[in-house]
Formats: sequence, C-alpha cells, structure tokens
Amino acid sequence: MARLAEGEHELRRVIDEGRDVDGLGERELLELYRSLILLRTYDERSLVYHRQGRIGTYAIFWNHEAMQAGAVHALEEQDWIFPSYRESAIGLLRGMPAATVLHWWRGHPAGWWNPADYNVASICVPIATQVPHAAGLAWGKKLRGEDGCALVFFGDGATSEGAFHEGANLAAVMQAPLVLFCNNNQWAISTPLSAQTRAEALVDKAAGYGMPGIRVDGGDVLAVFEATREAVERARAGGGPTFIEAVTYRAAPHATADDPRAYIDFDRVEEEKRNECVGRYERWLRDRGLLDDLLETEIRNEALEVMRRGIAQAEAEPEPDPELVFDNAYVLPPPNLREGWLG
Ligand SMILES: Cc1ncc(C[n+]2csc(CCOP(=O)(O)OP(=O)(O)O)c2C)c(N)n1
Ligand SMILES: [Mg+2]
Repeated sequence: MARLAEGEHELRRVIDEGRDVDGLGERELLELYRSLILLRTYDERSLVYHRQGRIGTYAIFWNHEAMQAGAVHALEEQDWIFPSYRESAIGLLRGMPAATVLHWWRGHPAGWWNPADYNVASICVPIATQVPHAAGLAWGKKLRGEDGCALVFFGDGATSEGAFHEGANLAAVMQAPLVLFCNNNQWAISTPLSAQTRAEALVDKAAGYGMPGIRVDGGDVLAVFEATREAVERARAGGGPTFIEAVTYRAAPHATADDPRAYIDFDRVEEEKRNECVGRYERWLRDRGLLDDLLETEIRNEALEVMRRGIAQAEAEPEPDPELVFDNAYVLPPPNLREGWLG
C-alpha cells in the first residue's frame, strides 16, 4: 500500500530550481511552448468574445495553462483525456478545431464532438462526474489488454464529491491505468480550500486510496510534465493510478459570471499574476537561448490566426434548429411539449 514519505507536501519544481527535465530536447520544449501559447491565446480571446456577446458564459483558465499543457504533453495519442469545463479547450492540443470549442461555448450542437475522434471525452460541467467515467475507461483498457491510459482533470472542490471518491477508489481497487489530475487553484467559486477539507494537503487523499501521490507546482509546466510522465509510466507498467495535486492560485474570476471582489485575496492574485505560468516558462527558454522576440511573435501570431479563423467559422455556422434540444431527451415527449413547443 502507498504511504506518504516525509516531505511529500513540498511542491515539486523544475523552473525555479533551474534544472532540466530528462528526455526533452529543443523540439519538445518549443512544442510545449506552442501549446501554452495556444491555450493562453484561446483563453484571452474567449474573454473578449464573451464581452462582445459572441460566446456565452465562459470558464476562464488563465494561468492554468501549465497544468493543462504539461499534463497532456506527457500522454501519447492513444491515451484519453477527461476534461472539466476548466479544460474546455484541451482538445486544441489534440488537433480539434478552435471552432468546435467555440461552438460549445455558444451552445451550438456543433460543439459536441465524437470523443473517439480525439480521445478527448466530453466536457463535464457537473463537478467530478468525469472521474468515474475516466476510471471506467481506464479499467476497460486494462481488461482488453490495450495499451494506454486515461487522465482526468478536476478541481480542488471536486475532491469533496462522491463521484471523485467512487472513481478514485474503483481505479485503485482495479489497478486501472489512470492519472487523477487535481487542479488545486484553492477556490471552488467562492469556497476556499480551507472550507473544503480538513486534510493538510489534497495529496494526502492518495494514501487513503492506496495509490501514490505527487504534489507539484501547477505554474511550472516542466514540473507538471515530469510528474505526469512518472504517473503515466507507472500506469502503463501495470502500477495502477496516481493522484497528482498541482497547486496554484486562481488569478481570474471563476467564470465570466463571477465577481471575485467579494471574497478573493487580491494581494495573492497580484503575486500570482506577476509569476504567471507562461512568463515563467518564457524566461526559462530565453535563459537557455531557445526563444527570442522573433520566434515568440511568430508563435503568438500563429495562435491568434487559429482564433480568428475559429471564431469566423463558428459564426458562419447556421443557427441550430431549437427542437434539437428535445431530440434525444424523450422517447415520448410530455403533452405540454407536444402541444406547445413541438406542436
Ligand atoms: C455536482 C455539481 N455541484 C455544484 C456545481 C456548481 N459549481 C460549478 S463550478 C463549482 C466549483 C468547483 O470548484 P473546483 O472543483 O475547485 O473547480 P474549479 O472551478 O476551481 O476549476 C461548483 C460548485 C456543479 N457544477 N456541479
Ligand atoms: Mg478550484
């Protein structure tokens, strides 16, 4: 059974320790940077599109990009990703068009993709429900003798949900090849972590399920990559699930519908903004001579172009038929619907 060794509450870091990660050459390091910039650009543009009334309520993931890109880069194509609303654009890292994700936030049916096309499951808004889905898929892979694993993203608040417990326990008992990736941004909308749990650290929960836990700096894309790679290697080798707690601090509102002035610690937000994850990695790359102004501008422009095309494509899509809402909802529509809306 897994035990926590002393010192495991300490955050694993790479960038701040000035070290390198084995097995990452220039090409991989720049790919990781491209992914960070794509996600950052997606997020920043989405906030603008929301303000312009072009997408609906949007869950901002500014400064969560290192967790998302770092974790996904540790996976292979055959591995599955189970996102929450916070990782809504994760499909972009698997070649999904930006228009598809924008459709989703526009409430358009074209925003629902076939998960098997990208090995990216549907975005889950009900908290933690994706955890048992991912545990089931991972266990299924094991039963079929298939290569690969699943990685599920969820928040600190999700660890208080029954679905989290059921998924984590099932994965551990079945030794399913699953990575449980907790984005601990220390808030569940306005509920702070201190009101969420009495555990000293969320990583402590791993021991209760008999699985190893890793605690990592969520703003350090290289540390996240390294930690996830370790978990993925264990899963592939038949070692079962791993719980990763990636620690950060939510520097933006929960979503466009939230005003955090009523509850957030603004000094802490400012500190987080100064040390945000994209800039941290840029400085690391520049120190090593891998990034200069020219390359940065080129990569940022590419990402902006993806977004320009994406929103143009999303807005060119014809309005959906409103009756589609009911298409797969009822075998027999109730009388008020038949006579009123559908009549
Ligand atoms: C089952 C369920 N209960 C409540 C909600 C309302 N809700 C939406 S987001 C959220 C906070 C979740 O916080 P956390 O798990 O930390 O994820 P984060 O938003 O910080 O990424 C809640 C309670 C929901 N979507 N689903
Ligand atoms: Mg949270």
